[in-house]
Amino acid sequence: MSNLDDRMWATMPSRRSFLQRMGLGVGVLGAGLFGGLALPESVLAVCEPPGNPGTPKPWRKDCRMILPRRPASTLSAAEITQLKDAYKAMRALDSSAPNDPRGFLRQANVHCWYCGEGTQVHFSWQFFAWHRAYLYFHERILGKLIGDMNFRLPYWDWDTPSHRKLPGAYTDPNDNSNPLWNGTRNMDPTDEIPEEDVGEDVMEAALTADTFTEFGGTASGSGIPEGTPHGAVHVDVGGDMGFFDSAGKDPVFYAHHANVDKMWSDWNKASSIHTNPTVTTFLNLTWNFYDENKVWRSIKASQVLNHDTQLRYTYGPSKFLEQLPCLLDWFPIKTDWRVSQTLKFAGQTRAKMMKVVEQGGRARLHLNELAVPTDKSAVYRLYATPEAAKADEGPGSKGYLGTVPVVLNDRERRHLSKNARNIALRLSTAKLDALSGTVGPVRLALVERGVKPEARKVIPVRAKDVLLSVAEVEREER
Ligand SMILES: [Cu+2]
Repeated sequence: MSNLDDRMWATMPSRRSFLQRMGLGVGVLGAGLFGGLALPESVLAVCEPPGNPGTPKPWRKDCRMILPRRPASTLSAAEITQLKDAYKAMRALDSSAPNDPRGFLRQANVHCWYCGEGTQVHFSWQFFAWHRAYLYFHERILGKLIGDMNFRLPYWDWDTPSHRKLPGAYTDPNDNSNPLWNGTRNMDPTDEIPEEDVGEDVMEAALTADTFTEFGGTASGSGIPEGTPHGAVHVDVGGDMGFFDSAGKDPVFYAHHANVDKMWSDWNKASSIHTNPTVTTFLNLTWNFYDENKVWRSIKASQVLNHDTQLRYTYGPSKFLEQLPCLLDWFPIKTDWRVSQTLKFAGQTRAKMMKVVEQGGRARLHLNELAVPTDKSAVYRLYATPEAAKADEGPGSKGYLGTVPVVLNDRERRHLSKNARNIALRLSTAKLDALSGTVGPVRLALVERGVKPEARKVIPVRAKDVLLSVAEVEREER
């Protein structure tokens, strides 16, 4: 066991002081702590791949023009009409040709059968690449159905503060005369995704991740943004969106995931070190989809890594790319800290970390292999102490650190993955302050958001690693 101490700072290069990563482990969780419910196989049947499509034809290349996907709330009236016409045509196939794989319910079920017990594209490095491929074929089908292959999906840019309501096209009119409407949503047209789920702290914690492992996950664990913001928005919209097996039945799913896809694109653009995995086990990940001509196609992860040239769409500039300061690389200094037992976050270490943040640098709290209750789709809040969790006074209150969403597979309350959840939260000076003076075992705690005080259950955090990391800002020599 090794506590944090000030010696680590002495090991840092003086001019280019890199990130320090300070770890403290709290022991590995016993598996099955929050077990799912067993269900009969028949429940799975609705999610199985359709029929017997045979051997897929490899996807080769796309010859469409390279065109931008645009924010859903900035579409013109004509573009909204086109979007609605496309989904109307897709929904029409559900009744006119129920076996047409381009129909809306068949499309929705693609997500369902890729998130079951056999194949699971969530909680791993498949997450970003698979969803990009899924949206790609979905977009082409919508284009084909309206006879316009220049059609591009819109994205719901919930990271823009003024765009946190469901995009207008999806709620106006807010009834089944609108092909973009879904009657199961918990969100009303006037509700907004909370800042704590999609705000600047959340976006920065993800977009400044310095490795794909942190950003996009590994073969057996999730990256940072798959939880918050991605999962949080699923829970916030609620209804079908709140479960993997039904999420694709809400048209806003595709706009939500286009923004998640944009995050991957922005992350790649943000730094020359933000590179995708190059190992063949990742590059050769292969999935099958029906294309716009009902041809069963296979596509590999290596074929979706460059959306501009390979998949023929772009995203506009990101305010985060412009606003993010030139952060130095984050990298571990002494990895054995990861398995130490306690956190000592005080004294000079704390003072120096505070200084980094005050000068524009960044600090993050990482929870690797975090265990969460899996008995409901919900958003939990993370607090520095059980007392703060019990009080649950929300963002800005003492001890508040951020949100942790849980999206279950289905309404039968199943969670069909044993993979790890890895999260990271940006720490402001106030949040660092809340952790200050911590000496001894981690006391972080979760509490479900929106539960009345008398019903609140405080859940002690269990994770394989609890780490702090810091990145200073690059300064030019003057
Ligand atoms: Cu999703």
